[in-house]
Amino acid sequence: MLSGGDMLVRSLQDEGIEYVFGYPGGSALHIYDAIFRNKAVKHILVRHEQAATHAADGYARVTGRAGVVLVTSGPGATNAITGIATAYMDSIPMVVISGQVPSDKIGLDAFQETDMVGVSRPIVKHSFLVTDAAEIPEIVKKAFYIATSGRPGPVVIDIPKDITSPAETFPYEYPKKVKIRSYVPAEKGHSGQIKKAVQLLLDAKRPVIYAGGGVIQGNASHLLVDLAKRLNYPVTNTLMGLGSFPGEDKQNLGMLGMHGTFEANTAMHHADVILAVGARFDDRVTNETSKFCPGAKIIHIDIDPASISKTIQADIPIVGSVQSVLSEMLEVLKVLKQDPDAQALNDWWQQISDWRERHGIYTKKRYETTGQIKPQEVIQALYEVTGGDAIVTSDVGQHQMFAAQYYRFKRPRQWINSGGLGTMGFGLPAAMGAQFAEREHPVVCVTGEGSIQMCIQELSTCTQYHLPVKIICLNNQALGMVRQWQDLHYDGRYSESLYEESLPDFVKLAESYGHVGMKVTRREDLKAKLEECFAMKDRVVFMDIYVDQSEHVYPMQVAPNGAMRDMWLSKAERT
Ligand SMILES: Cc1ncc(C[n+]2csc(CCOP(=O)(O)OP(=O)(O)O)c2C)c(N)n1
Ligand SMILES: [Mg+2]
Repeated sequence: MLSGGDMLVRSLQDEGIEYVFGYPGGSALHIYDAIFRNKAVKHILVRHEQAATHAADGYARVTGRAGVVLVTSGPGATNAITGIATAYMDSIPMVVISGQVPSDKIGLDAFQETDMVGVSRPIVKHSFLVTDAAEIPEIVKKAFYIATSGRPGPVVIDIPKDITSPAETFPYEYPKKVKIRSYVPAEKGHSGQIKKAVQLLLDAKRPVIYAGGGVIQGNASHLLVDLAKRLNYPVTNTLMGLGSFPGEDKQNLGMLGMHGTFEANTAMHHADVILAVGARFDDRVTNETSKFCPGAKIIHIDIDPASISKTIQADIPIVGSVQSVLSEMLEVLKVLKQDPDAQALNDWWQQISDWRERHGIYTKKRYETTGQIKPQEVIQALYEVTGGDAIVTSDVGQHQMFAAQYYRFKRPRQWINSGGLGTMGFGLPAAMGAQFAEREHPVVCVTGEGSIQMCIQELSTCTQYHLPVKIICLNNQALGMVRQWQDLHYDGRYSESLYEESLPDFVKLAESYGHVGMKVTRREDLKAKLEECFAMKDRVVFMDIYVDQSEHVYPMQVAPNGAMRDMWLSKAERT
């Protein structure tokens, strides 16, 4: 016999939850009292509810398991909204439990009342408003099932205070399984479609495999590698898909899209067959859809039927889990015993090598190493010092794109960033969540002096839980990505993208939280300081690295109305 609050926490325990990221308040106090009694589920107290969601999100991205958040009603719940939207846009499994005002006060503009189910509706996969305490175990089980199955996403459980009251108890049993009649996520793809897709791939003359975050979320990276190796086809990754195919592999064309490589975007444009795997053809990839890859037949594998032909019409749609569909494709390939057209493939690789030679960012250095430190060289030095093994989280802006381009991720779940929503403030709390999951490799947050200030208070959480994250702040003293667009589209009118002399002394700020701060302004010091930073394995180190404010991220697709291949390669060169 347990109270509603105790049942809730006990259900989390029985679901195998290690950590709950949260922040208490009135409507959640019965739950917090139950947290106090429970010894198995560890609660992590953040400093802002947005950070709770990002930390749970970072944890989920590293482990593949659902992140869990607990907040109070009203402002606690609304502060969590940005993080819920962030998880929703990137299909990250998360369960958010929000306290609510007592049932008999709902709708009366009660103190700290917000209609959380209503407010979060467009950015959740599903939500529950609990009306009967006896249903808590089943609701929790369903919430985790929905959050983690099919196309993952956030689920909200809103619980009025009276439902968690210790005054009443109920027989407790955690269900072993759930079945939801109206929800049947896809698993196996259509075998006929899979055979057709394999045949189309084998007959291709200029194939490209375009792999997205779904490959990582679907734990299918090894199968992607098997398929690409079996065929010797080029692979390009979306921002979310980085790490699903080894970064330095010669078949890897690098990232595609807005800041994709010349070879990736140009190969896509000229492809005759594109195999899209767990990717959704979003506007940061396709550029102008009417000009997208004019000669390509498209095979689209996705677990979410709503993603297929949403922006780009698929010729062979396959709805199913990436793991199951890729396995079956490999089986079909074994049986067929046909190989791709060797001559055509050879010519295609020749062409790609030529593109790489001409404008690749990995074949030639695309930035100058004179004057101030360049952001690109910071990421390259970071890559060297960490042996390419760190878990890297990022915020949003130029630093994010430089990290995506120059830290050549080796494995899935190594690159943690807000791709879909583009949430500044994500990096540090996501690194905290990652650090709870990750003991083996260092966790690094690559950030900008703008973004880091959006959740800077979490330096205190790092102190409390001894989370030795390393913060690499590419300090260009500007909202760099905004400034870049103002250079390109607004004749350099820097409307509200510069902050005069108002930036804090980050070294002192880090120190005030008990951490180590380092300021780097000279190229000669960069490598040694980074080494010093990573030698301090059990400390938070905030590296404030001053970089050239005038640097732009290139390549950059020409928008609007550009095709994949229409790019600026530098301030002066265009394709
Ligand atoms: C919460 C939020 N507000 C605004 C933006 C729009 N935005 C995108 S990048 C950027 C500048 C980021 O500056 P900084 O963190 O210093 O990174 P930099 O581009 O300078 O590397 C802004 C304001 C955003 N992505 N997220
Ligand atoms: Mg900046």
